[in-house]
Amino acid sequence: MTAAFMSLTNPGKTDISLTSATSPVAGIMQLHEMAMKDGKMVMQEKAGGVKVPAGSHAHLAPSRDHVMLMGLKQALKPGDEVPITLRFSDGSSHDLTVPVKAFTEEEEHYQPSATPSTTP
Ligand SMILES: [Cu+2]
Repeated sequence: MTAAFMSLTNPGKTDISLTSATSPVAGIMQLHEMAMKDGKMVMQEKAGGVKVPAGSHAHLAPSRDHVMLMGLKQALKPGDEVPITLRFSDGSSHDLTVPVKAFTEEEEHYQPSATPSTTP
């Protein structure tokens, strides 16, 4: 599985939403959220996109909202850089390049855990 994480800042005075993302390396990209289903965390498409409140930010992070890359057209390896275009509800778009990292914590995010996770 390949997911992209980032922080989005909205310096404006109106709420906007991240509504879609595209990348030349992925056939399909979806905005996902984590939801509890039958005691397990599962990913599902986030209806309405990822809201970025006015004057605040949204964090896309492991076990939270994220951008899912599917139908990869090439193998991604750590050190690669992936261009991504984000589109927002106000019609704006933003190009960024994200570095590829190996993600080894994946499994635990699909298990219920009694210990609060710490964020660095
Ligand atoms: Cu996902």
